[in-house]
Amino acid sequence: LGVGLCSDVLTFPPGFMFGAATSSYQVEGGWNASDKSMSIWDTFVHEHNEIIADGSTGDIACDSYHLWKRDIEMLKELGVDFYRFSISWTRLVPTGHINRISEDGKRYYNNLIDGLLMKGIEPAVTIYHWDLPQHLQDLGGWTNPYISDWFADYARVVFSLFGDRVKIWITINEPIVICDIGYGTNAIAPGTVIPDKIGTYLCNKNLMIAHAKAYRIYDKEFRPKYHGMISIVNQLFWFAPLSLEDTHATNLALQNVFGRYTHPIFSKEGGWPADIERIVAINSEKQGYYASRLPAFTKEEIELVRGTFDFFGMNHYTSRLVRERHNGENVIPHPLLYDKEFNYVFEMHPDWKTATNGWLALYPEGFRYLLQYIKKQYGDVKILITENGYATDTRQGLVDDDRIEYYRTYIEQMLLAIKEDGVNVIGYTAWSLMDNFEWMDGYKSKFGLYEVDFSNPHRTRTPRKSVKFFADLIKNRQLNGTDKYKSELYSWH
Ligand code: GBH
Repeated sequence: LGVGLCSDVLTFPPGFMFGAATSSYQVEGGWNASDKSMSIWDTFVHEHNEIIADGSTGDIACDSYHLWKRDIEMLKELGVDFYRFSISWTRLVPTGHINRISEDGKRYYNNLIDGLLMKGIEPAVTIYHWDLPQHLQDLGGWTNPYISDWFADYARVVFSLFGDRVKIWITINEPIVICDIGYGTNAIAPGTVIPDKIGTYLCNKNLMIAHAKAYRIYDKEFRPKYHGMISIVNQLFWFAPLSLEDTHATNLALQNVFGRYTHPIFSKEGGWPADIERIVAINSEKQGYYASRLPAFTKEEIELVRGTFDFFGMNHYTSRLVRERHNGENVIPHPLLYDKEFNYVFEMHPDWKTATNGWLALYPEGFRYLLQYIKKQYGDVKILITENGYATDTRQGLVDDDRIEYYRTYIEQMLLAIKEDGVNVIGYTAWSLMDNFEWMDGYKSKFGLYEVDFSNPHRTRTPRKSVKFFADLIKNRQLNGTDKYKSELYSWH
């Protein structure tokens, strides 16, 4: 694929936007500053420290709570068009309910937003990136149907405070991680394992409604005066069948991992993906449940959720091969390894190199297939890539050739999807602006364009070689000089 590209193929379309991303819990620190309350991540790292690879917490993280001015300088150095960050619910709305807004939280996000705009950088704001108020988790969190109102109220506060200056909105980051991992495994907060996916499916439905209510509020009350765009961000690994016999398993995997969170919003008919709805209903009946564990949508709810997007937000990192589980084969169920409900197993191709964090296998072509798939499923929707990036570990310092090679090859595939396949990608976001608290990997996985020294009380940030790569890419608006950035570590062709 890399052979014979003419130079125009490598030029970005006019108006294409570049950004870099972080999220509140991963960078802010200031976990108990002022009147901020506990989020489920504050609780999780303090009570289940053993789950975090290096026993660390996000108590201080990158200390962006104090160092946001430096963050803006870095974004300026990169030359990005926008900065994607998230708002900490517990910093802005400490009780979780909107009876009280924090002055400190308001001040912090106003400073950040105004600081960005002063440098000509657009804020792209995620309203929820996994740090639920502990108060709300104590009431069942995403499994309590009232969450959709709590979230919608919080979203309205955010729109009214910042909507005059923020034009790109993301309601919720990666529902699959929130519901399937958060309420199905103990790997991430809240780490409540509820058998038979009862919690996962309740969360799935409530989250769809929560997103939809926030979207409708923006659409009705704020869009007329502020003219922004708003959507949800989903995460998808590309799935390819291991063999020809595995196309059915692959299709189920796509519907389960992706469709359960996209079909209700982006499809013409709305509601759950049909195969998923049918299979869970059959399984539930066999297990003696009186109704499907996947809660049904009413007609009104289908209409409420359907069409609540202005673009398709997508995070993409890696790919998997899918196969059916062999008869009698013993595999441990895990949302990203084996699904008992649908009887498929994920594998990695033996030729794929992986990053040191283990799960991030390199298969850039998967990015292009995925973009083609979205177009096939949901038509000519605008796609905003809200995360893509690569992890190194502590041994790799500032000369991050393998990260550059990841970015170069993945961006090349994205450009092919745009130019050759006519996929409507409007922007691309690098994850991450800087090293940060990488959830259960603690500070061991380093996704940053900027290195952060976590042993230094000043959390010094230093540009890696990839900063130069990105700054050039953004300035030139084309993927050129590839030889200069060619790494000896990997070759695809
Ligand atoms: C994104 O999640 C997040 O939005 C972001 O906060 C995070 O820092 C970034 O990616 C990098 O990880 O069970 O072996 O598959 C990406 C999706 C889902 C990838 C959970 C890692 C756990 C490892 N993630 N998965 S595994």
